[in-house]
Amino acid sequence: MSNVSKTRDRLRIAVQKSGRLAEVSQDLLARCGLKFRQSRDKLFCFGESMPIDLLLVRDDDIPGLIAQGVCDLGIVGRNVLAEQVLAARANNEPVPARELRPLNTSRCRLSIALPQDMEYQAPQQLQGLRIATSYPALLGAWLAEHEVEAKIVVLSGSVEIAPRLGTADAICDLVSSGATLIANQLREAVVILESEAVVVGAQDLPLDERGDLCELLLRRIDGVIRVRESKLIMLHAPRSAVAIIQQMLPNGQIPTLLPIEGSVDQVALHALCFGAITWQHLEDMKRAGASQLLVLPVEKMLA
Ligand code: PRT
Ligand code: ZN
Repeated sequence: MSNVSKTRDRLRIAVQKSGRLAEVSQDLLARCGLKFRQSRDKLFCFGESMPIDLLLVRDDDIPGLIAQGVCDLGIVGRNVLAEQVLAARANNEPVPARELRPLNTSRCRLSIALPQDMEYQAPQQLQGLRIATSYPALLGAWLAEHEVEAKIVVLSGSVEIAPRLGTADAICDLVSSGATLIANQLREAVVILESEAVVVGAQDLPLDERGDLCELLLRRIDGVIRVRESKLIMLHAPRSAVAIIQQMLPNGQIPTLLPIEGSVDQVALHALCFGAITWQHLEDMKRAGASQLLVLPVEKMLA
């Protein structure tokens, strides 16, 4: 770690060492053109292509490392950031970090779940229950907002088994597919936070070259996300249907129209779209006269 403290002219990003966000974070930074050499202790990645290094840590430590100025940016679940921001506010401490970019990946939700045989109708039903969670600040704020008095049982892991063990009546935990809830005979009742991986940073970006590097990196991240969410659609259509098909393109740019050799009426249409193209979109376009529909991922883009 000694070389960490000597390199504060370099930008430092805190990412999860191992876990659900580890690969997502490193993959995003690699797509931004960053190359790293990992230290032998696997705590630090030295940036070889730019003066940007990584600190590999537990996700829960990321907002605090930013608050202390040890790192300039971090990648963490909104759930972790939101919990720590609320906890800091409750203790009259400064907010540790703020969300700079949603990354539209590692999506999950923080939800209250009840035993399968309890039908959820309204927040008041939770009155007097014991709810197990690792997110006491977020749960506490939701309960207060809905004027429900419940006992929050704080657990650091395996929250989903608390009702079976009899230590809680309900839980408040992260859900993605819902399989864990089902396996524990629980049913998702209400979502209290929609989460995804986010880039976090200090309230103010550093004023030196690190601030410029932050901005450059955030711009590259925007580009990477834009490419990831864009698709090229190609199809054939009668000239008369082009206008209506164009309106069906989700967030589509102005399409390129190309003549088709040997056809007077049909044209080929290529368009870049910045939204998901669903089967429903394709079926609607087909009904409007389109054929030969192809949707392709985009690898790089330079407008
Ligand atoms: O060791 P470290 O502290 O760094 O990691 P961690 O164990 O605290 O976190 P990790 O790696 O499990 O998750 C990191 C982040 O991934 C979380 O903070 C969320 O932002 C995000 N994420 C996305 C999830 C899930 N999906 C998820 N499904 N985090 C946890 N889960 C767990 C959930 O707690 C439950 O146990 O998966 C189970 C539910 O999954 P389903 O698919 O069965 O519903
Ligand atoms: Zn954690």
